[in-house]
Amino acid sequence: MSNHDLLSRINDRLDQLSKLPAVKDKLTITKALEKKGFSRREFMKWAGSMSALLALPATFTPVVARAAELSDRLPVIWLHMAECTGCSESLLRTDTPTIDSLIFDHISLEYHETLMAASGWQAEHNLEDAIQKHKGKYVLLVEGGIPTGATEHYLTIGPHGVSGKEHAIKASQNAAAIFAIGTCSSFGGVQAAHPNPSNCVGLSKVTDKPVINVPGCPPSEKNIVGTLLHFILFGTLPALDVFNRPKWAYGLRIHDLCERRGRFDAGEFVQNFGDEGAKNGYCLYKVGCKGPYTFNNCSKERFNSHTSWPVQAGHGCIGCSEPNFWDTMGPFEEPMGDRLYDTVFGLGADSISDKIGIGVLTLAGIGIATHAAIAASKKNEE
Ligand code: FSX
Ligand code: SF4
Ligand code: F3S
Repeated sequence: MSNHDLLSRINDRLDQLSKLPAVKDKLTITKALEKKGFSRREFMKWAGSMSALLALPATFTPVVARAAELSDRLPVIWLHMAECTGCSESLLRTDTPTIDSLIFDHISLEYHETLMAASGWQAEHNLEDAIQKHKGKYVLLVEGGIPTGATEHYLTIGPHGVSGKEHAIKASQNAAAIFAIGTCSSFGGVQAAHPNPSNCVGLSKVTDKPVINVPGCPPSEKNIVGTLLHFILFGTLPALDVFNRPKWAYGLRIHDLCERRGRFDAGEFVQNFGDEGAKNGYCLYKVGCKGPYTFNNCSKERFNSHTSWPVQAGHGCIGCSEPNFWDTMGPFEEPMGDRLYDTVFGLGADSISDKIGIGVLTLAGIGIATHAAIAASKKNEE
Protein backbone atom coordinates (compact mmCIF):
# COMPACT_ATOMS: atom_id res chain seq x y z
CA MET A 1 0.00 0.00 0.00
CA SER A 2 1.40 3.43 -0.93
CA ASN A 3 1.88 6.06 1.79
CA HIS A 4 -0.90 8.07 0.19
CA ASP A 5 -3.38 5.16 0.47
CA LEU A 6 -2.23 4.42 3.98
CA LEU A 7 -2.74 8.04 5.01
CA SER A 8 -6.26 8.14 3.61
CA ARG A 9 -7.08 4.85 5.34
CA ILE A 10 -5.84 6.30 8.64
CA ASN A 11 -7.79 9.51 8.10
CA ASP A 12 -10.99 7.50 7.43
CA ARG A 13 -10.47 5.62 10.64
CA LEU A 14 -9.78 8.80 12.61
CA ASP A 15 -12.89 10.42 11.08
CA GLN A 16 -14.93 7.49 12.37
CA LEU A 17 -13.32 7.75 15.80
CA SER A 18 -13.92 11.50 15.95
CA LYS A 19 -17.66 10.90 15.59
CA LEU A 20 -17.66 8.90 18.82
CA PRO A 21 -18.12 10.87 22.01
CA ALA A 22 -15.17 11.02 24.39
CA VAL A 23 -15.60 8.20 26.89
CA LYS A 24 -15.05 10.61 29.73
CA ASP A 25 -15.79 14.27 30.01
CA LYS A 26 -12.31 15.76 30.09
CA LEU A 27 -10.26 18.64 28.71
CA THR A 28 -9.09 18.11 25.15
CA ILE A 29 -5.49 16.98 24.99
CA THR A 30 -4.49 20.33 23.51
CA LYS A 31 -6.00 22.13 26.51
CA ALA A 32 -4.56 19.62 28.98
CA LEU A 33 -1.09 20.04 27.49
CA GLU A 34 -1.44 23.81 27.48
CA LYS A 35 -2.36 23.71 31.15
CA LYS A 36 0.86 21.82 31.89
CA GLY A 37 2.91 24.33 29.93
CA PHE A 38 3.43 22.43 26.65
CA SER A 39 3.06 24.44 23.46
CA ARG A 40 1.42 23.17 20.27
CA ARG A 41 4.88 23.20 18.75
CA GLU A 42 6.21 20.84 21.43
CA PHE A 43 3.22 18.57 20.92
CA MET A 44 3.88 18.44 17.15
CA LYS A 45 7.55 17.74 17.82
CA TRP A 46 6.48 14.87 20.07
CA ALA A 47 4.12 13.60 17.33
CA GLY A 48 7.05 13.70 14.90
CA SER A 49 9.18 11.61 17.24
CA MET A 50 6.31 9.12 17.70
CA SER A 51 5.98 8.80 13.90
CA ALA A 52 9.67 7.98 13.69
CA LEU A 53 9.31 5.50 16.58
CA LEU A 54 6.52 3.72 14.71
CA ALA A 55 8.71 3.65 11.58
CA LEU A 56 6.34 6.02 9.76
CA PRO A 57 7.56 8.81 7.47
CA ALA A 58 7.58 12.40 8.78
CA THR A 59 4.54 13.18 6.60
CA PHE A 60 2.49 11.09 9.06
CA THR A 61 3.16 13.53 11.93
CA PRO A 62 -0.22 15.33 11.64
CA VAL A 63 -2.21 12.05 11.75
CA VAL A 64 -0.17 10.84 14.72
CA ALA A 65 -1.03 14.11 16.49
CA ARG A 66 -4.68 13.61 15.56
CA ALA A 67 -4.60 10.03 16.85
CA ALA A 68 -3.25 11.30 20.19
CA GLU A 69 -6.03 13.90 20.30
CA LEU A 70 -8.61 11.16 19.75
CA SER A 71 -7.14 8.81 22.33
CA ASP A 72 -10.00 9.70 24.69
CA ARG A 73 -12.39 7.75 22.41
CA LEU A 74 -10.69 4.48 23.20
CA PRO A 75 -11.74 2.69 26.38
CA VAL A 76 -8.81 0.95 28.04
CA ILE A 77 -8.87 -1.71 30.73
CA TRP A 78 -5.53 -2.37 32.47
CA LEU A 79 -5.28 -5.45 34.67
CA HIS A 80 -2.52 -6.26 37.15
CA MET A 81 -1.36 -9.82 37.67
CA ALA A 82 1.83 -11.07 39.35
CA GLU A 83 4.50 -8.37 39.01
CA CYS A 84 6.11 -5.33 40.58
CA THR A 85 4.05 -2.56 38.89
CA GLY A 86 7.22 -1.32 37.25
CA CYS A 87 5.49 -1.13 33.87
CA SER A 88 2.91 1.37 35.14
CA GLU A 89 5.68 3.17 37.03
CA SER A 90 7.78 3.41 33.88
CA LEU A 91 5.03 5.45 32.34
CA LEU A 92 3.76 7.41 35.31
CA ARG A 93 6.55 7.94 37.81
CA THR A 94 8.07 11.19 36.72
CA ASP A 95 8.33 14.29 38.83
CA THR A 96 7.51 16.49 35.84
CA PRO A 97 4.75 15.22 33.57
CA THR A 98 5.84 14.32 30.07
CA ILE A 99 3.73 14.41 26.93
CA ASP A 100 3.72 10.59 27.05
CA SER A 101 2.34 10.53 30.58
CA LEU A 102 -0.23 13.20 29.70
CA ILE A 103 -1.39 11.18 26.70
CA PHE A 104 -1.74 8.24 29.05
CA ASP A 105 -3.81 10.43 31.37
CA HIS A 106 -5.91 11.41 28.40
CA ILE A 107 -6.86 7.91 27.24
CA SER A 108 -10.02 6.59 28.73
CA LEU A 109 -8.55 4.41 31.37
CA GLU A 110 -11.71 2.73 32.53
CA TYR A 111 -10.05 0.41 35.00
CA HIS A 112 -6.49 0.33 36.42
CA GLU A 113 -5.97 -1.34 39.76
CA THR A 114 -3.06 0.83 40.93
CA LEU A 115 -4.48 4.15 39.86
CA MET A 116 -8.15 3.91 40.72
CA ALA A 117 -9.55 4.91 44.07
CA ALA A 118 -12.04 2.03 44.29
CA SER A 119 -11.24 -1.18 46.13
CA GLY A 120 -12.98 -4.40 47.12
CA TRP A 121 -16.58 -4.82 45.94
CA GLN A 122 -16.57 -1.49 44.16
CA ALA A 123 -13.48 -2.40 42.15
CA GLU A 124 -14.98 -5.76 41.14
CA HIS A 125 -18.12 -4.00 40.10
CA ASN A 126 -16.20 -1.36 38.09
CA LEU A 127 -14.37 -4.02 36.13
CA GLU A 128 -17.54 -5.90 35.32
CA ASP A 129 -19.19 -2.65 34.37
CA ALA A 130 -16.36 -1.54 32.06
CA ILE A 131 -16.33 -4.93 30.30
CA GLN A 132 -20.09 -4.84 29.71
CA LYS A 133 -20.28 -1.18 28.75
CA HIS A 134 -17.47 -1.33 26.19
CA LYS A 135 -17.93 -4.90 24.98
CA GLY A 136 -15.93 -5.52 21.81
CA LYS A 137 -14.48 -1.99 21.84
CA TYR A 138 -12.02 -1.78 24.69
CA VAL A 139 -8.29 -2.32 24.54
CA LEU A 140 -7.06 -4.70 27.19
CA LEU A 141 -3.61 -4.11 28.66
CA VAL A 142 -2.40 -6.74 31.08
CA GLU A 143 0.64 -6.24 33.28
CA GLY A 144 2.15 -9.19 35.14
CA GLY A 145 2.49 -12.93 34.76
CA ILE A 146 -0.46 -15.27 35.21
CA PRO A 147 -0.11 -17.86 37.97
CA THR A 148 -1.73 -21.09 36.86
CA GLY A 149 -0.77 -23.18 39.87
CA ALA A 150 -3.00 -23.84 42.84
CA THR A 151 -5.32 -20.87 42.42
CA GLU A 152 -6.42 -20.95 46.03
CA HIS A 153 -2.93 -19.80 46.96
CA TYR A 154 -1.74 -17.56 44.13
CA LEU A 155 -3.24 -14.26 43.01
CA THR A 156 -6.70 -14.96 44.26
CA ILE A 157 -8.77 -11.82 44.07
CA GLY A 158 -11.97 -10.80 45.80
CA PRO A 159 -14.18 -12.40 48.39
CA HIS A 160 -15.30 -15.21 46.09
CA GLY A 161 -11.78 -16.32 45.38
CA VAL A 162 -11.71 -15.40 41.69
CA SER A 163 -8.20 -15.97 40.36
CA GLY A 164 -6.17 -13.49 38.34
CA LYS A 165 -6.17 -16.04 35.55
CA GLU A 166 -9.99 -16.09 35.49
CA HIS A 167 -10.09 -12.28 35.42
CA ALA A 168 -7.59 -12.16 32.54
CA ILE A 169 -9.45 -14.76 30.48
CA LYS A 170 -12.78 -13.07 31.05
CA ALA A 171 -11.51 -9.59 30.13
CA SER A 172 -9.77 -10.95 27.03
CA GLN A 173 -12.95 -12.47 25.59
CA ASN A 174 -14.55 -9.18 24.52
CA ALA A 175 -11.49 -6.99 23.90
CA ALA A 176 -10.88 -5.27 20.57
CA ALA A 177 -7.13 -5.76 21.04
CA ILE A 178 -4.97 -7.29 23.75
CA PHE A 179 -1.50 -6.14 24.71
CA ALA A 180 0.71 -7.90 27.24
CA ILE A 181 2.61 -5.03 28.84
CA GLY A 182 5.98 -6.02 30.25
CA THR A 183 8.01 -9.22 30.22
CA CYS A 184 5.92 -10.80 32.98
CA SER A 185 2.71 -10.58 31.02
CA SER A 186 4.48 -11.43 27.76
CA PHE A 187 6.48 -14.43 28.93
CA GLY A 188 5.94 -15.04 32.65
CA GLY A 189 8.79 -12.84 33.90
CA VAL A 190 10.51 -12.99 37.26
CA GLN A 191 7.86 -15.13 38.95
CA ALA A 192 8.14 -17.69 36.15
CA ALA A 193 11.90 -17.99 36.77
CA HIS A 194 13.10 -21.37 37.99
CA PRO A 195 11.59 -23.04 40.03
CA ASN A 196 8.43 -21.08 39.14
CA PRO A 197 6.46 -22.01 42.28
CA SER A 198 3.18 -20.48 41.06
CA ASN A 199 3.51 -22.06 37.60
CA CYS A 200 3.34 -18.57 36.16
CA VAL A 201 2.98 -18.08 32.40
CA GLY A 202 2.54 -15.27 29.90
CA LEU A 203 -0.93 -14.05 29.00
CA SER A 204 -0.89 -15.72 25.56
CA LYS A 205 -0.75 -19.11 27.28
CA VAL A 206 -4.10 -18.66 29.04
CA THR A 207 -6.27 -16.96 26.43
CA ASP A 208 -7.20 -18.16 22.97
CA LYS A 209 -7.33 -14.56 21.69
CA PRO A 210 -4.35 -12.99 19.87
CA VAL A 211 -1.96 -11.22 22.25
CA ILE A 212 0.66 -8.66 21.22
CA ASN A 213 3.67 -8.72 23.52
CA VAL A 214 5.31 -5.48 24.64
CA PRO A 215 8.09 -6.87 26.83
CA GLY A 216 10.80 -5.21 28.89
CA CYS A 217 11.14 -5.25 32.64
CA PRO A 218 9.81 -2.61 32.40
CA PRO A 219 9.09 -1.54 28.83
CA SER A 220 9.80 2.12 28.10
CA GLU A 221 7.00 4.67 28.24
CA LYS A 222 7.55 5.16 24.49
CA ASN A 223 6.83 1.52 23.70
CA ILE A 224 3.66 1.54 25.84
CA VAL A 225 2.25 4.78 24.38
CA GLY A 226 3.45 3.82 20.87
CA THR A 227 1.51 0.55 21.13
CA LEU A 228 -1.70 2.42 21.92
CA LEU A 229 -1.11 5.03 19.22
CA HIS A 230 -0.43 2.33 16.65
CA PHE A 231 -3.76 0.74 17.45
CA ILE A 232 -5.62 4.07 17.26
CA LEU A 233 -3.98 4.79 13.89
CA PHE A 234 -4.44 1.45 12.22
CA GLY A 235 -7.03 -0.51 14.21
CA THR A 236 -5.11 -3.61 13.22
CA LEU A 237 -2.28 -5.56 14.73
CA PRO A 238 1.28 -4.46 13.88
CA ALA A 239 3.86 -6.59 12.06
CA LEU A 240 5.25 -9.00 14.65
CA ASP A 241 8.36 -11.07 15.23
CA VAL A 242 8.24 -14.74 16.26
CA PHE A 243 7.71 -13.79 19.90
CA ASN A 244 4.70 -11.64 18.93
CA ARG A 245 6.58 -8.40 19.59
CA PRO A 246 5.86 -5.41 17.31
CA LYS A 247 8.70 -5.09 14.85
CA TRP A 248 8.64 -1.29 15.01
CA ALA A 249 9.95 -1.54 18.58
CA TYR A 250 11.71 -4.91 18.75
CA GLY A 251 13.07 -5.29 15.22
CA LEU A 252 16.70 -4.46 16.07
CA ARG A 253 19.11 -5.57 18.76
CA ILE A 254 20.28 -3.29 21.57
CA HIS A 255 23.78 -3.87 20.18
CA ASP A 256 22.86 -2.56 16.71
CA LEU A 257 22.32 1.04 17.83
CA CYS A 258 24.34 1.11 21.03
CA GLU A 259 26.40 4.25 21.63
CA ARG A 260 29.29 1.99 22.80
CA ARG A 261 29.23 -0.06 19.60
CA GLY A 262 32.32 1.71 18.26
CA ARG A 263 34.15 0.56 21.39
CA PHE A 264 33.04 -3.04 20.79
CA ASP A 265 34.25 -2.90 17.21
CA ALA A 266 37.55 -1.38 18.32
CA GLY A 267 38.01 -4.05 20.99
CA GLU A 268 37.83 -1.59 23.86
CA PHE A 269 36.17 -3.43 26.74
CA VAL A 270 35.47 -2.72 30.37
CA GLN A 271 37.24 -5.58 32.18
CA ASN A 272 35.94 -4.77 35.67
CA PHE A 273 33.37 -2.29 36.91
CA GLY A 274 35.15 0.85 38.04
CA ASP A 275 38.28 0.38 35.88
CA GLU A 276 39.67 2.96 33.44
CA GLY A 277 37.64 1.45 30.59
CA ALA A 278 34.45 1.91 32.60
CA LYS A 279 35.34 5.53 33.21
CA ASN A 280 35.97 6.00 29.49
CA GLY A 281 32.68 4.46 28.37
CA TYR A 282 34.14 1.26 26.88
CA CYS A 283 31.91 -1.63 25.75
CA LEU A 284 30.32 -3.68 28.56
CA TYR A 285 30.29 -7.04 26.76
CA LYS A 286 32.94 -8.60 29.01
CA VAL A 287 31.11 -7.54 32.16
CA GLY A 288 28.00 -9.27 30.93
CA CYS A 289 26.16 -7.00 28.50
CA LYS A 290 23.50 -9.06 26.68
CA GLY A 291 22.82 -6.33 24.11
CA PRO A 292 23.97 -8.58 21.25
CA TYR A 293 21.19 -11.08 22.06
CA THR A 294 18.40 -8.67 22.96
CA PHE A 295 15.79 -7.15 20.67
CA ASN A 296 14.52 -3.79 21.89
CA ASN A 297 14.90 -0.10 21.10
CA CYS A 298 16.37 1.12 24.43
CA SER A 299 19.63 2.22 22.84
CA LYS A 300 17.65 4.57 20.59
CA GLU A 301 14.64 5.62 22.67
CA ARG A 302 16.06 5.36 26.22
CA PHE A 303 13.87 5.83 29.32
CA ASN A 304 12.47 8.74 31.37
CA SER A 305 11.94 11.12 28.48
CA HIS A 306 15.07 10.03 26.67
CA THR A 307 17.26 10.69 29.74
CA SER A 308 19.21 7.46 30.01
CA TRP A 309 19.17 3.67 29.70
CA PRO A 310 21.06 0.79 31.33
CA VAL A 311 24.21 0.89 29.17
CA GLN A 312 24.46 4.69 29.40
CA ALA A 313 24.25 4.32 33.18
CA GLY A 314 27.23 1.95 33.08
CA HIS A 315 25.71 -1.54 33.39
CA GLY A 316 25.24 -4.01 30.58
CA CYS A 317 21.84 -4.87 29.21
CA ILE A 318 20.50 -7.92 31.09
CA GLY A 319 18.22 -8.97 28.22
CA CYS A 320 15.01 -7.99 29.96
CA SER A 321 12.80 -8.07 26.86
CA GLU A 322 13.68 -11.65 25.93
CA PRO A 323 11.63 -14.70 26.98
CA ASN A 324 12.93 -16.42 30.14
CA PHE A 325 15.79 -13.96 30.51
CA TRP A 326 16.04 -14.52 34.26
CA ASP A 327 17.02 -18.12 33.62
CA THR A 328 18.86 -17.84 30.32
CA MET A 329 20.79 -14.57 30.47
CA GLY A 330 22.45 -14.97 33.87
CA PRO A 331 24.92 -14.52 35.41
CA PHE A 332 24.17 -10.96 34.46
CA GLU A 333 27.73 -9.71 34.91
CA GLU A 334 29.43 -12.44 32.91
CA PRO A 335 29.53 -12.72 29.15
CA MET A 336 27.39 -15.30 27.41
CA GLY A 337 30.48 -16.67 25.65
CA ASP A 338 29.54 -19.57 23.42
CA ARG A 339 26.64 -20.84 25.49
CA LEU A 340 23.59 -21.78 23.45
CA TYR A 341 20.79 -19.33 23.49
CA ASP A 342 17.49 -19.00 21.60
CA THR A 343 16.91 -15.69 19.92
CA VAL A 344 14.74 -14.53 17.05
CA PHE A 345 17.69 -15.29 14.76
CA GLY A 346 17.24 -18.99 15.10
CA LEU A 347 13.48 -19.21 14.93
CA GLY A 348 11.78 -19.55 11.58
CA ALA A 349 8.90 -17.23 10.86
CA ASP A 350 6.37 -20.03 10.47
CA SER A 351 7.73 -22.95 12.38
CA ILE A 352 9.83 -23.00 15.48
CA SER A 353 12.49 -25.62 15.15
CA ASP A 354 14.68 -26.00 18.19
CA LYS A 355 17.22 -27.95 16.25
CA ILE A 356 17.68 -25.41 13.48
CA GLY A 357 17.34 -22.66 16.01
CA ILE A 358 20.17 -23.92 18.15
CA GLY A 359 22.39 -24.56 15.13
CA VAL A 360 22.03 -21.06 13.85
CA LEU A 361 22.25 -19.59 17.29
CA THR A 362 25.41 -21.34 18.12
CA LEU A 363 26.96 -19.71 15.10
CA ALA A 364 25.55 -16.34 16.08
CA GLY A 365 26.80 -16.78 19.65
CA ILE A 366 30.24 -17.89 18.59
CA GLY A 367 30.34 -15.13 15.99
CA ILE A 368 29.87 -12.54 18.67
CA ALA A 369 32.31 -14.14 21.09
CA THR A 370 34.90 -14.55 18.32
CA HIS A 371 34.43 -10.99 17.14
CA ALA A 372 34.96 -9.77 20.67
CA ALA A 373 38.09 -11.93 21.04
CA ILE A 374 39.58 -10.85 17.70
CA ALA A 375 38.79 -7.22 18.33
CA ALA A 376 40.37 -7.47 21.79
CA SER A 377 43.52 -9.15 20.52
CA LYS A 378 43.90 -6.54 17.80
CA LYS A 379 43.60 -3.89 20.45
CA ASN A 380 46.24 -5.58 22.62
CA GLU A 381 48.65 -5.74 19.68
CA GLU A 382 48.50 -1.99 19.22
FE1 FSX B 1 7.74 -5.21 37.05
FE2 FSX B 1 5.58 -5.00 35.13
FE3 FSX B 1 9.18 -6.22 35.33
FE4 FSX B 1 7.07 -7.43 35.25
O1 FSX B 1 7.07 -4.56 34.59
S1 FSX B 1 9.20 -4.04 35.80
S2 FSX B 1 8.42 -7.33 37.16
S3 FSX B 1 8.08 -6.79 33.46
O2 FSX B 1 5.26 -6.83 34.92
O3 FSX B 1 5.89 -4.55 36.85
FE1 SF4 C 1 26.69 -1.83 23.68
FE2 SF4 C 1 26.54 -4.04 25.05
FE3 SF4 C 1 26.93 -4.16 22.42
FE4 SF4 C 1 28.85 -3.33 24.04
S1 SF4 C 1 27.97 -5.40 23.97
S2 SF4 C 1 28.22 -2.38 22.16
S3 SF4 C 1 27.74 -2.22 25.63
S4 SF4 C 1 25.13 -3.40 23.47
FE1 F3S D 1 16.15 -4.21 29.32
FE2 F3S D 1 18.41 -4.32 28.07
FE3 F3S D 1 16.73 -2.39 27.58
S1 F3S D 1 18.07 -4.79 30.20
S2 F3S D 1 15.79 -2.06 29.54
S3 F3S D 1 16.41 -4.55 27.16
S4 F3S D 1 18.93 -2.23 27.71
